[in-house]
Amino acid sequence: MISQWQLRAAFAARLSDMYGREVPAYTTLVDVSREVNEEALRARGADAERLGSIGRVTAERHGAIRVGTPAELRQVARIFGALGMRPVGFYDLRETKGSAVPVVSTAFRPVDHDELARNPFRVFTSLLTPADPRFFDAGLRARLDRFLADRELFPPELLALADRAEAERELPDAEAERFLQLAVEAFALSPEPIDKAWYETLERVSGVAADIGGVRSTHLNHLTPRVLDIDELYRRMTGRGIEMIDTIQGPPRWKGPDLLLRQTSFRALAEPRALRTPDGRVTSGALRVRFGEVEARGIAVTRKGRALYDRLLALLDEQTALRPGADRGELARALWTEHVPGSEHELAARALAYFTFRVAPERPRDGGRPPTGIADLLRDGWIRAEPIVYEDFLPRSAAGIFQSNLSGEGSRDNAKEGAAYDSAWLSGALGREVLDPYALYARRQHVSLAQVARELGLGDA
Ligand code: OOG
Ligand code: NI
Repeated sequence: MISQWQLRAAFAARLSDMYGREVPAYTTLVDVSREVNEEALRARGADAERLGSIGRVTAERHGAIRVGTPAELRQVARIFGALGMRPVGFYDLRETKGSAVPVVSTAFRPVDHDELARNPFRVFTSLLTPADPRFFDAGLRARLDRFLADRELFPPELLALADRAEAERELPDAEAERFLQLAVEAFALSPEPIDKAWYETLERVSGVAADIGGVRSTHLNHLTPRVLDIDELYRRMTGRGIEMIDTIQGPPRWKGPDLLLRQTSFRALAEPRALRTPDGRVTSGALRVRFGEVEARGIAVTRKGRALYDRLLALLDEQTALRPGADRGELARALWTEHVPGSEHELAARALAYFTFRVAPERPRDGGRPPTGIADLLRDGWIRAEPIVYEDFLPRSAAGIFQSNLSGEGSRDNAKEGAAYDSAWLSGALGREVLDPYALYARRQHVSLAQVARELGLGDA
């Protein structure tokens, strides 16, 4: 029998093999990531593993896919459900600053700590929003709906095996093998010729709309390894002649703790594709749809921590607009140094980030009563805090990542009112609850605090 987590780990590994065969620069990215991780481990020892064991980090990947309809999204949810992955978080990429992409998204991932530790594979999954009139007029929407209704992304055999794996939480060896084969195939690039005129019609609205609704299949559009020192990785990739986008997105490099998520990518490379022209001929063209990305993960922040991050980002935008010549990284570093606590201890005490707490073995044992608040318990050495790693995504960075395979700007009619989509709508479309990432982190922190309170004989800490 193959358990869910083994299926998940095998799926991530096979997807990685497939992507490496098809997108060679990805292999370079994985090689350089491994190199950088091994060096970080040698240089920093146990400290390098505070946010995940080296085993976890080396195998860690996230992918991204895009689908066209709620029905397709529900099928995706069944496939990932088989792998023990649930929808977490709602991202509206239509509204993000600096880009206009007609999708809303969630991420499928394991949610329990033990499952994350075994294999944290996650897939950022986007759903096209044809009902948003800023992007699609009624005629185009109707054509799109017809085109999407007529395609089949996942064979029934794959979905049946997925349902069985989800219900039984494992599959016999032969079925597991078949499931993995079909699942990897479903996310490979299809050789089927693309209707050139239709693809270009959608491309005028958005390259993402064309990538989703202009073809009769879906495909993985990037796969992302995790690295312990993303600045070093960026230098080495550039040194190997791979042209990266010009920044690392997310928080700046600074002297305080790593928070949230930092990501960078290389632009999609042109890949040969068969195109069908209006007169029925099949010609060979080239499309840029698959790219590579790498990320470094930091500590998960609370809503209060996230509000601070968003405020600093807004301030940074203002400052860079006022001083076009200035180095954005330097400005960001200065802002962070001024506003963000520089130690884990202080982040925990001010409830800006999530930690698990445990009673310190070397706590005072002079018979005195422990204080009651987290800040005092930490200060007086009664408890220790271990950071909880951020397992999710950042909409602003995601919007930047989408740009990695877009050539044109696309178009959006801002005079019109956008269609409303939110987390509840997405839950309805999925037929499964989209989980709140903050609630997941908070629960883990809370469970550890309850344990501390019991051990120290406190009421509720
Ligand atoms: C997804 C982009 C989002 C990330 O790491 O933020 C993403 C896409 O391009 O479909 O993967
Ligand atoms: Ni990504």
